[in-house]
Amino acid sequence: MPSSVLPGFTPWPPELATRYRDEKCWTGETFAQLLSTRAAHTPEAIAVVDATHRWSYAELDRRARSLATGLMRLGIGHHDRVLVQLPNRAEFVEVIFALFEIGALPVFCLPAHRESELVPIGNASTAVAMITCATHQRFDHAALADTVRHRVASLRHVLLLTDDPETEFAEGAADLADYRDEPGDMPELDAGDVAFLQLSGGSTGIPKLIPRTHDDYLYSVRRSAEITELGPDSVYLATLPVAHNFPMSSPGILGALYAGGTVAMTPDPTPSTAFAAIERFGVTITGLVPPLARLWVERAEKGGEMPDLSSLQVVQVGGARCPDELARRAGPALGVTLQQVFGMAEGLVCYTRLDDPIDVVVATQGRPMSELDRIKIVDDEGAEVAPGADGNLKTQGPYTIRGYYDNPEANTRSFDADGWYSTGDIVALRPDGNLVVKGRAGDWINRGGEKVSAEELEAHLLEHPGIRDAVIVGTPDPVLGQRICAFVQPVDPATPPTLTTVRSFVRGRGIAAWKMPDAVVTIDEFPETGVGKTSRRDLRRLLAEGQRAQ
Ligand code: OOB
Repeated sequence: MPSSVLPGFTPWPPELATRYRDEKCWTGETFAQLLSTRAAHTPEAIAVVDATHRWSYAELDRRARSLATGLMRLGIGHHDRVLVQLPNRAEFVEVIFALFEIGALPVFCLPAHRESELVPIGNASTAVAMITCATHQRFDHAALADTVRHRVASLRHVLLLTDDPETEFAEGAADLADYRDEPGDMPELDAGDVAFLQLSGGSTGIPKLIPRTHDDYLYSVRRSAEITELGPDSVYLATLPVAHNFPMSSPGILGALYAGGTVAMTPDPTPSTAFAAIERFGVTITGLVPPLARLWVERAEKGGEMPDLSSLQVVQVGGARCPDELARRAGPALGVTLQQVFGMAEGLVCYTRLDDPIDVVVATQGRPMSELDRIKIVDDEGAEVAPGADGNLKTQGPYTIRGYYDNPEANTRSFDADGWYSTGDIVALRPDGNLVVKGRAGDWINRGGEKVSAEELEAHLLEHPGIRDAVIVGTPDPVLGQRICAFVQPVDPATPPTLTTVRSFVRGRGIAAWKMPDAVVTIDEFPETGVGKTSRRDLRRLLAEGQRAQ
């Protein structure tokens, strides 16, 4: 069994690891074992469906081992990092389980990521391969992958998923289908080992990669499946980008597989497509970000000719603060139980419970899923706040990481000597144990669940030839929660950059579409922050306050 610890991974202290094992949080099961056990018990049950596939557990298990064998032939092995950029389709599950089988680590990229994100992620993870689709939503991912391969020195292979027999493969790229070999023997793995790398929401500079082990992640998946009452008849619809922690594990696709249920995939979360998928696949549960939940609720409230949603029992909303008013309407409109989910890829996930009183479901973001989760709420000096007061949320526990992958600088900022992770969230704890999320301490914007680093976007704008200085702030938005406002000081006030030119400039730099500014405001001089040395943080606060006042 390869037992070497992944360099750059911060383990839990031994006494806590022992405790988490003794308390049966960590069970020693790997993802590959989870799938093979299900395939042995219920081979015929349907594991994954999408518009064109319908795979049983036996089929999925065979496919994962088949692809794993082909990837090993290519030289991909234990601990090798592999960028996975795939949309919501059945092959996503096949690919990640193939990597799990060989102990190679998927690095979960999103379909919206572009060169500016993928190159730093590839370099920070020293990825050896990238698996993506040739095209998706008319975007040429094959060309993007080729660019990434040329700019990430460690990247040797690009494997493309394609439905088009005419696809041409650039040098270094190949058809994923050519690596579906006759399944061979799989290596034995250690469940305490890192299984994959997730990406942190709002990162800048060196991306923050989140190492999750089989043991810790499967525990969070199991608890999530219990809390959401999943069983063999459950059908989870992945409609948010499935590489994200929420649709992956809260309970997400892995929760559905853990429970022996079915994963249904759709790449389009809008009501027209997703409602049809619910009817077609008999979906029982799904997770949404608040702006999507609003679209669904409004469509359902409008009534008229609509697919049958009666199979749907639970709709989860998370990723960003759900307005109370929306939370109140959602259950009745969709005929479901609403569940709020407040979580982070670093670990801690809180849920309202399915039998909670409506007041809790509407007004809180729930409580931690594990008895062994520890939380504390502190002021800016680190002292615990009075009960019920707002403060910074810190956490540690059996599925919260102790450090980012190979990033000592970020670790110094986010983890203290006792292993507490600073979430960056401002919360209040109610006497009933539920948390209410009040906002963020850090400089990133939560645009309807998508996280945008102000600093990262400012760095792009500063490259614009017509911009002398730029400050990005989040401004309140009734639908998205926050939108992105760029304050810019033009080089030439007579010809200030416009929203259109700024957006097309930023797009040209190859960044994810969700990071595009929603508004550009030109100002001649940035206001004084009154703290001597200009602090961008203070400047952001001043501009945000000014914007709110308007
Ligand atoms: C989820 O994970 P990330 O890593 O993309 O983002 C985490 C951050 C949290 O620190 C918080 O600022 C925000 O997203 N957030 C929420 C929230 N859920 C997440 N803010 C307010 N209300 C909520 N319900 O977004 C994520 C991971 C697992 C499950 C659900 C969401």
